[in-house]
Amino acid sequence: MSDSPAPTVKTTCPYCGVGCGVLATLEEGGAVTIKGDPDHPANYGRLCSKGSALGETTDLDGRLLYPEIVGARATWDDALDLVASKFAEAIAEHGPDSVAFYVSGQLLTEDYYVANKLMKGFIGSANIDTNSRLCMASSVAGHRRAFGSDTVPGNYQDLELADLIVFTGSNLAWCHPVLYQRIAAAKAARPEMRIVLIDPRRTMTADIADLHLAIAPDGDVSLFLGLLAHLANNGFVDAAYVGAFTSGIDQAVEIARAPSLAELMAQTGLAVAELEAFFALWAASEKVVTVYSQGVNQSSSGTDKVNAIINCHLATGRIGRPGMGPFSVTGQPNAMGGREVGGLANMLAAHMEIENPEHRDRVQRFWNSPVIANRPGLKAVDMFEAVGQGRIKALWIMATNPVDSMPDAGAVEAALKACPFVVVSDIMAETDTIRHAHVKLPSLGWGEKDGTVTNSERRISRQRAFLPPPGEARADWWQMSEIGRRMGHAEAFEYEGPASILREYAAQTGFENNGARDLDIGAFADIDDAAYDDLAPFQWPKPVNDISLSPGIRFFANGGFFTGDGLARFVPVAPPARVTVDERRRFTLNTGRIRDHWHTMTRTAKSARLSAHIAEPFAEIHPDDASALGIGPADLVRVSSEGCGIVVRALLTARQQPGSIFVPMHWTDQWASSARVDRLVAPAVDPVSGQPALKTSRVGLTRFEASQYGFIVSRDRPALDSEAYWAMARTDGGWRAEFALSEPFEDVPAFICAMLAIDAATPLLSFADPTSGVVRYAAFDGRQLLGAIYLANAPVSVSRSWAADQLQQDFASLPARWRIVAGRPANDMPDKGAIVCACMNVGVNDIIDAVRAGCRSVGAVGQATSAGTNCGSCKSEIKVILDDHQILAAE
Ligand SMILES: Nc1nc2c(c(=O)[nH]1)N[C@H]1C(S)=C(S)[C@@H](COP(=O)(O)OP(=O)(O)OC[C@H]3O[C@@H](n4cnc5c(=O)[nH]c(N)nc54)[C@H](O)[C@@H]3O)O[C@H]1N2
Ligand SMILES: Nc1nc2c(c(=O)[nH]1)N[C@H]1C(S)=C(S)[C@@H](COP(=O)(O)OP(=O)(O)OC[C@H]3O[C@@H](n4cnc5c(=O)[nH]c(N)nc54)[C@H](O)[C@@H]3O)O[C@H]1N2
Ligand code: SF4
Ligand SMILES: [Mo]
Repeated sequence: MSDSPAPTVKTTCPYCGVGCGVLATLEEGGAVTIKGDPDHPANYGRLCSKGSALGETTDLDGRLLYPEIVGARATWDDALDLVASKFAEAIAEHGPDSVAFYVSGQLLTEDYYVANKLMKGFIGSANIDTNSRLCMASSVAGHRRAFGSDTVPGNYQDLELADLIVFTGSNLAWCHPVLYQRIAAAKAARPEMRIVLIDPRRTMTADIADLHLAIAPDGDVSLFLGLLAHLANNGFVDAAYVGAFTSGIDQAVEIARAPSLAELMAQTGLAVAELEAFFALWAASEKVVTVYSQGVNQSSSGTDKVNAIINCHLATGRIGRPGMGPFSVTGQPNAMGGREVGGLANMLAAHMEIENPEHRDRVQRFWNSPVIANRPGLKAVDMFEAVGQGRIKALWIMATNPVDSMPDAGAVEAALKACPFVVVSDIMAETDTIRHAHVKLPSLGWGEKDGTVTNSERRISRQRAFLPPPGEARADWWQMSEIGRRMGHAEAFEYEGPASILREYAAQTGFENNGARDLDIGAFADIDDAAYDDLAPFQWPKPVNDISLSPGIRFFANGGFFTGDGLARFVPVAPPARVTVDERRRFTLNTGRIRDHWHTMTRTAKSARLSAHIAEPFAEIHPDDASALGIGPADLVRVSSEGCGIVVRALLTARQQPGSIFVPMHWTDQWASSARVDRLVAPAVDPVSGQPALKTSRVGLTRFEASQYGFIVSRDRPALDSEAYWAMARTDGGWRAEFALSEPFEDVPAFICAMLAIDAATPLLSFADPTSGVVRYAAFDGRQLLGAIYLANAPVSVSRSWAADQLQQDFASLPARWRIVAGRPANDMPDKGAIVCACMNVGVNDIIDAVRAGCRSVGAVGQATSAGTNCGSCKSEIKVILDDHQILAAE
């Protein structure tokens, strides 16, 4: 063993668009150590729970390591030849629009660049779309309508400099935790800073908010129209800015003035006092940033919401100056990079426009390509519809899992089953999407791949490899280039590595630009391989001859819009039409994210720590709705639409508004019996951006009748698949699962042996109480617990975290074993309760104890229990527990 420490590699987190710098070290023995990079300007050393747990997700468990053709291992040559020939055949027979790529904001810029170049410049179709259609398309469309370009004007620093931050449709505390912590720290240092949260739900982001507006679903356009009218009526319009740099204010204001106060109240669901407080605060705060995300974008009025917000910033000239501006925070690590290289079906490359003949000519000359797509391709929802109709003969899906994440997911799955040729590039061998692939291509994952990503503030950072490539996995850019070469374009796809791709892309952004386009990183067109390896994070633009690293580049303080005449456009938006409520589907289905899981869980579910926060799919239901429907706490519920339903746990909470339920998007068929919420989501889209409305489908809700409920902890994955309901999660030393049965099992021991995959002769410790229906069994292997099962006629009440912990304990004595079936900890082993702090493994009961013992602040709870002292992502939850229990403690 060598004495020198393992080298530490500077890289970037692969999850959200905050784009935190990470220091990763591959230790001897294979463990990966992760720390925040103190020098990275996005996070200055901080990481959230997901970033901190990255080291638990890089193992090779479940990875796809070799190419496969129809389920059989194949060589790369055979797989690539087949893909190239199938695509070429389809193009020859049915034309270039008969093939499509569906890619992802989790690709690196270099991967994305090559995919877009191949489709638009060499295949000659624009049928390349991306999961960013589900994520950022309305922001892109709104930016382009107002600014003439897809430009995010501000910086993260603005969030610290603002006097007022308005979050609308953003749960920053859980979805961009490090940015949220930066804001929380700024507010702690400057308590006069004000924060408003606009969200139908009272999310954890409300923790730092001075005002929470529980807006009616899709009430945002009306709210910002009301604000614009208020600004215009009360002398807050910056006439100098508006006169010099914008056009169209009169019409926008006229439309904004149309709704009466009563109409505004009806459309927003807010009281007069709430509206007035919000308008007055916004008007009075020169330094205001409006942060928005999926509650804005994923809506049938998404683009209008974006423009309604931008209109208010333009009217007041509060844009592009320190501490002010509209701020669309991006979801995925490279949502921005994908937009830059033209990953959307309606964009070209390097922020050039497909409808613009000059732009098309310029891109084609730059690529020296035989063709160039001359009209927009199919957007995600239309693309899968075309697949379903048989119009797409060959489809390549890369780094996204549409069978789980697209609306009308059942139809997407059926479309893939029917598609003549499906290629999927993924890192995992089993996903709900890859199971339908004819060709599976193993990709390099985070820590193995090399390239660049752009975060929400236009900052480009390197992701660097620190792990060896596993099996025969290869980079996504390499796979795409190989197909380009095999389709006869060897010269255009002759890349030595990601550095050579970045050089070409950088040159393209600067090509015949001279300030005409916002996106320009021409300064890096000649970067050599060594400088690329060392590239420090930088913000665009960086035109040729400008490589100064000036802090805080902003756009539009002095106009300079990319609209042709240089003026920003006010977009005259009107409130969306009201939906009529069908009584059978009387609930609004709101969907989104939880703190510790990432999308379809292919990576975060590997981590026991991240799985402990919320271990089961759920529906947040207002207690009044629940009691009207006879739904009790922890019951199971069926959420349904058009004959299709999912089964999840009921989570009754007044943080939810009546008439609406919230279901997370994360659980797939890999982790639960029936929780793919996108099967229920209607494929309605925003008419301008084509982004699906993922937050307002209509659903019915009923209690799910189960005759028996169960909970299991086991060393091996329990064999649960035919049960009426099940949901599985990793835990240290094994697995934990919830389940429910429609018919109680007659032969319980046989059922348990089958579930734990143990010999029927294995002795079982058991306990049964016929009156309550409680039955418990445990099996041991020497001094280790093999598995324990808890069954009851009602939702099982045993401490999950305590039971899961038992897989790690040593059971030398019989009394200790009996406690497993007694279902409770020994007196000297307190029950932590549900895990709140994933990093330090602190449960809700530990925190309540600390509050009862006198802790009066999040900091004091941290000192007593160490909760919240590592990444801090759980601080808002600690605050809620503090607030709830402080009164009790005082009694
Ligand atoms: N932990 C975690 N973090 C993530 C991700 C993850 O999977 N897990 N994914 C990343 C990605 S790709 C994205 S796009 C971002 C998304 O980040 P966010 O947009 O913050 O997350 P969501 O939970 O999708 O939705 C935000 C909020 O919109 C609210 N909302 C619903 N309807 C409306 C409405 O009509 N008006 C308003 N004002 N609000 C509404 C919802 O109640 C929800 O709280 O998160 C990124 N970060
Ligand atoms: N109902 C509802 N649906 C939603 C949303 C919502 O709020 N509500 N949000 C939408 C949004 S904003 C988004 S961004 C999408 C996200 O949805 P998806 O993109 O479908 O979700 P992920 O789980 O991130 O899928 C990434 C896939 O790529 C694989 N992968 C990881 N790294 C690599 C790599 O380096 N190369 C390759 N080739 N593969 C890799 C992973 O294993 C995984 O299968 O979901 C959308 N769907
Ligand atoms: S906030 Fe968390 S998930 Fe997002 S980039 Fe930073 S560490 Fe990663
Ligand atoms: Mo996203």
